[in-house]
Amino acid sequence: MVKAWYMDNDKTDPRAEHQRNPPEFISIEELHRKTGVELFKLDLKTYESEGVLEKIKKDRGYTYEDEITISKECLPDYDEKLKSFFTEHLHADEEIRLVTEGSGYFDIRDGLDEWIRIKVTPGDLIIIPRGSYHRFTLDNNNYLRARRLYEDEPGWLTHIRPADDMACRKKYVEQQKRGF
Ligand code: KMT
Ligand code: NI
Repeated sequence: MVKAWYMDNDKTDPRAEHQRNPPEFISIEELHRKTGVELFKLDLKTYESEGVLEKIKKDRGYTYEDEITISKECLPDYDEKLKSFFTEHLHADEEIRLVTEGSGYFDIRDGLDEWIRIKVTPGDLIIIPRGSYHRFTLDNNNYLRARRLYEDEPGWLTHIRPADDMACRKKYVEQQKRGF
């Protein structure tokens, strides 16, 4: 079960959990209603032989993919990349990640601009909607490996907040008001 919670306002060490006191967890259904995030749990032992990912790719039109390993040893420009992952941003395309090893946090804003933190672990397929302000950090394990899916070749640009005039942002804000 993916865990998601509202973050505290402590700006130190992004890789800590940043639970509120007392903790304010939110369910996956509520997370979807508030942010449009979609989550699937895949069994990493069987998903390839059973064609689970292939079906999702086909159904949703994801035609391209690559893989990222986020660790100091494997990722070129590690510090710089992590800094940009953690800078609040949006994309005009969905951000789709299947975590295969390690763990980390995706943070996304709710409609009142509060941060919700989503912990991802192996088998989690997360879809961050186009136009949503979000960011990513490793946790204290300092390691994550993921398959990245795209609707097309990753022509895939990051727009740092503010990007409120973009069409995808305006559409997202409307959907968020309606509860997706
Ligand atoms: C991005 O573009 O922000 C990312 O790819 C985050 C890391 S992938 C788990
Ligand atoms: Ni992103």
